[in-house]
Amino acid sequence: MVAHSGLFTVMERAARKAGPRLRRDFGEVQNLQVSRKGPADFVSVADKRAEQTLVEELRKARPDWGFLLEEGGKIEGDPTKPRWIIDPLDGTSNFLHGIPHFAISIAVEEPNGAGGQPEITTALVYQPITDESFWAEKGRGAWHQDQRLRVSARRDLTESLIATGIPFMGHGNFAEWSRIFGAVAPEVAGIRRFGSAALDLAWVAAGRFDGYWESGLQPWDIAAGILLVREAGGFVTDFKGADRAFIKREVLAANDALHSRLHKLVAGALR
Ligand code: 2AM
Ligand code: CA
Ligand code: CA
Ligand code: CA
Repeated sequence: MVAHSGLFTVMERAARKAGPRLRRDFGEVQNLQVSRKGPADFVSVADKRAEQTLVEELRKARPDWGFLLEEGGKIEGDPTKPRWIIDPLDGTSNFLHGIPHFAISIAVEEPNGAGGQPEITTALVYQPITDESFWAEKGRGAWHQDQRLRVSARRDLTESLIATGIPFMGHGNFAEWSRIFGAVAPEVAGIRRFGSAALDLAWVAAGRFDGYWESGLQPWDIAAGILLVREAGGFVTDFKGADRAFIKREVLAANDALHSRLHKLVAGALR
């Protein structure tokens, strides 16, 4: 057993409360009320209910912390305290199509991390259907359930399975994605597009995927996942290769060797 910090226990308890509700809604997805936020950008009552449950549970445990929520936006808290960055349902398109690949993503952002910048210090990606937790603490590693996570050890692109997200209407740059795809696809063993950025990153951390790239992302999609990959020994940068503490829009993630190979391909495609 690993020693879970108190914070992680709080996060997992909240996810384990919202998770069964998502599971129930998933079982009756054809009856769910769904609305559209933009072209091809759907939100269901399940997204909103899950978010509400998470906010209620986390607020009970840390009353003065703020929130950055996909559905509810910002809720101000004590600015000297951390805030929660939450995607209550990452993979809504899968969910609405009855595909059991979606997750809850919760990250803790400290206001004064390294260099005085905000920094993600605790992360949980929870998969309600399989009841799996992927979690990480800054400087203390990443785990899947009670097993230490390590990014894959593959060094050869031709053996690598790479995940991506394809820009959809209005989000991300499809022409740019196509150029990168054209450069990467012929060099690797396979490409996967599973539709949950949080799980894509968790699976890179777990060594299931050897790498991942996507653009047009939001903080709640990737805040937890980036810490998972880094704490599992992986590299996460933007497409330029800049190793920023927090990457807001685009992500290139892999182990050390594959990251530099993938980055060469991406840089070549974007030249
Ligand atoms: P969401 O399910 O929380 O909205 C996958 O490429 C990432 O893009 C997911 O994190 C997903 O988050 C987000 N996304 C938002 N709208 C999408 C859409 N219409 N199709 C695919 N992905 C979408
Ligand atoms: Ca969404
Ligand atoms: Ca998302
Ligand atoms: Ca979402």
